Amino acid sequence: MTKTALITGITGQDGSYLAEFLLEKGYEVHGIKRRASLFNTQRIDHIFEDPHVEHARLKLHYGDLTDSSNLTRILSEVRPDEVYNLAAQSHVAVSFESPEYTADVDAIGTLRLLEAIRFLGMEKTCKFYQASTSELYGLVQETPQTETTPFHPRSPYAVAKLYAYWITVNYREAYGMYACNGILFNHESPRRGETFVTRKITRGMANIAQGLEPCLYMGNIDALRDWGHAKDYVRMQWMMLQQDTPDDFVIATGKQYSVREFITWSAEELGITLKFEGEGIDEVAKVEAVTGNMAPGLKPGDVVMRIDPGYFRPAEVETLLGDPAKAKRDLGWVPEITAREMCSEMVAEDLRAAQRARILMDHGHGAPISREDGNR
Ligand code: NDP
Ligand code: GDR
Repeated sequence: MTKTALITGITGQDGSYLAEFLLEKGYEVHGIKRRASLFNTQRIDHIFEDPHVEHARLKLHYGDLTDSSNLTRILSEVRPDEVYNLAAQSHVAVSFESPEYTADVDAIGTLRLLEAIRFLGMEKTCKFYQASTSELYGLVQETPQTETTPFHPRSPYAVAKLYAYWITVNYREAYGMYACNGILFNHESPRRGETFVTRKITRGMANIAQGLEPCLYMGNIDALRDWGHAKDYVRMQWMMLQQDTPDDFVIATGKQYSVREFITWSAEELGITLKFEGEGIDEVAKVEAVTGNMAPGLKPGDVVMRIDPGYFRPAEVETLLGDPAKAKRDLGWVPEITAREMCSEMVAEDLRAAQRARILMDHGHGAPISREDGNR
């Protein structure tokens, strides 16, 4: 029998990969999208099915995690077998600027969904996945982090996600719901939002190589992260809901790199060798050598990265490293794509976009790259 899934956050990075994955598995997939003044479905346009076509298996509903009546109505119409709660104000730095909204969506939004499932009497038939995060560990208490490492959240985002984590556990314990937390470490892809650090770097370096931007301005490049590929991680989200009993799992690669290393890799992918000079807020990255023809806009000595303290966070998470042993042992999950391979894929996609933008600019078509500075 065809299974039905409801994905909140289907227009985001993970939502788009998960929707693809579930459609391939034969699911009917429903997604909640927000009303926006411009189209916001770019990540799922390739799998969109015209609703006028009979038996379309991808269906979108307008909605918002801040609106209980809307969530209840969608759930009662769709009656899903599985709910994947991926929607969130997901930017840590932005959560310091919009803490109350972040709490409303990320914490209370999760409660609204769980409560709607219960209110509709679906708590025994509908499985629930919560997008929990390594940000819960924040000021880390032990390394590597496992399912039993104590939490110490360091941002309004992480505190909101802490509530969401525990309310998911609570609905499992109180009402016998099949509800799971995936404690996912950072995962990226060419579909990553442009203001998260990896994508900011791959897009920025590709633009600099093509002479579209002069320099990348970064925050704390000493930060250490355990970066995986979103494709590997959505597979695990589904696996978590296919077990006999619900449980919480850390999803990570078990390998850690610095933001500085990710900048170095991205440059290398473009044939650029970098040299980091100076310390603290005076640190810069200069071009040492350029090989190949991917960076015609650059020459040795050019400064391509500077530090802008405006990107420092009021409280930083300096280091994260996950131990995915439980996911491997209980579910047989292992990540297939390394951080370096992912970086290569991201740079290749961003270089293609930059080359297209360069051609348009050379033919007098304005400045086709968007450079907003809201990426705290
Ligand atoms: P994205 O930021 O790419 O996507 C977030 C999604 O949530 C988008 O579809 C967005 O809609 C939607 N959304 C935001 N606010 C609301 C709202 N009020 N109501 C309904 N929908 C809303 O995030 P990712 O795909 O990277 O992450 C998915 C989830 O996993 C998030 O909850 C995130 O916090 C969590 N997570 C992510 C990790 C990562 O490294 N990627 C690691 C650990 C956890 P729109 O497109 O309109 O903006
Ligand atoms: P993070 O991801 O905060 O870990 O949250 P992000 O890519 O934003 O930052 C990673 C690290 O890089 C440092 N950094 C910068 N970050 C950004 N965005 N821009 C910069 O210019 C910059 N310079 C340095 C940050 O300070 C940080 O240490 C992501 C989100 O997807 C969350 O939703 C998710 O829960 C966690 O990953 C796990």
